[in-house]
Amino acid sequence: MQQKLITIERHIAEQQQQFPQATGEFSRILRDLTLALRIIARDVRRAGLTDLLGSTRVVNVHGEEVRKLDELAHDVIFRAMDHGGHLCVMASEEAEGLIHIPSNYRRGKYVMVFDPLDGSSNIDANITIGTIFSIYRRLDESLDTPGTLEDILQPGYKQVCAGYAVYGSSTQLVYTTGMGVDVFTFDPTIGEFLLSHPQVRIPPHGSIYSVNEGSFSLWEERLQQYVEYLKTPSTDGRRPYSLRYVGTAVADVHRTLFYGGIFMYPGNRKNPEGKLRLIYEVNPLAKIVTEAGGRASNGCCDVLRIEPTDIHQRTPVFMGSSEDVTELEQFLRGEHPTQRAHE
Ligand code: AHM
Ligand code: MG
Repeated sequence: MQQKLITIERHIAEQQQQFPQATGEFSRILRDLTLALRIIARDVRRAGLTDLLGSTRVVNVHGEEVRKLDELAHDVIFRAMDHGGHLCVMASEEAEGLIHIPSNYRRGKYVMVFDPLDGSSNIDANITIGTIFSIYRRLDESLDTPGTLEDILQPGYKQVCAGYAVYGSSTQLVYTTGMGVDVFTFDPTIGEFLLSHPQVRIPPHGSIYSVNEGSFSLWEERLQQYVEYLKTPSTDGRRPYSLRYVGTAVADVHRTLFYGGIFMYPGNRKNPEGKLRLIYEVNPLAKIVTEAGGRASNGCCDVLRIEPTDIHQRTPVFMGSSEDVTELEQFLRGEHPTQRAHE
């Protein structure tokens, strides 16, 4: 039997009906955001034809060159979200400080953080890129003053919504509001996101690992042992694992969501905190993976429990199938049976 046809607007409205006290404010945020994502998807698809590839020659707060599409995606999201009256403050990978709501617009009780274009280094080669977002309630919902840094620096478990768009062979939008993870596929002929994969569950274990293994020599020994273990054939046929690494976190996590396994961006001797940013990259992806039945750890603890201290702080991250992440943690503690055998 074919699945029912459900647009994202309809899905959001139906979810809202489950909360009789809901004002509809949150649904309108998602509606505004999906407009921004449709525009970014369109521009990504045509970037090679419209002088949208390449660098702006500006260096951002992370010391990285801003690509034209990074800037465009940041602006589109701001312009879609600043005037809705639902947000009180935003933060983005492409802005150093808080992004305030212009004073001529009403402010609301929600906070949004985003990475407008994830996987920037892949843009010019037409490799999958994405947009990541996350929404929180402001700390004191009775206020109508501008949102503050404290409103942004909330731990990931407080996200009321998290998601991403992946601009791959098709554009998909994945999001959760704490009621499972739903995947929508964009149909460009009708301009709509349609529910294509309701209530996705990540397999409890996988057979793929995903990491920039070029940094192997800079990793701590226990992580090296884990990756060597994944590559060593086992008698039960579960190993060796396959290696897949796109270098766009959204794409690597998206594959992990469907196929299982583990995605890692660890710390190393040069960058002890790794590369990925906690607030607008790791936490939204971690929320999706966790809601789908997987796990997201910084090596010892649940990343969603980290209390942030800076908008752009980084964290090591290991996320994916729960059994794989648990086994990795065992290795990092030096407690895996194969490590003990070698002591
Ligand atoms: P970006 O937000 O500037 O694109 O950087 C983040 C990206 C992630 O998508 C990806 O996981 C990582 O950088 C890849 O880094 P590396 O090239 O070090 O493997
Ligand atoms: Mg990014």
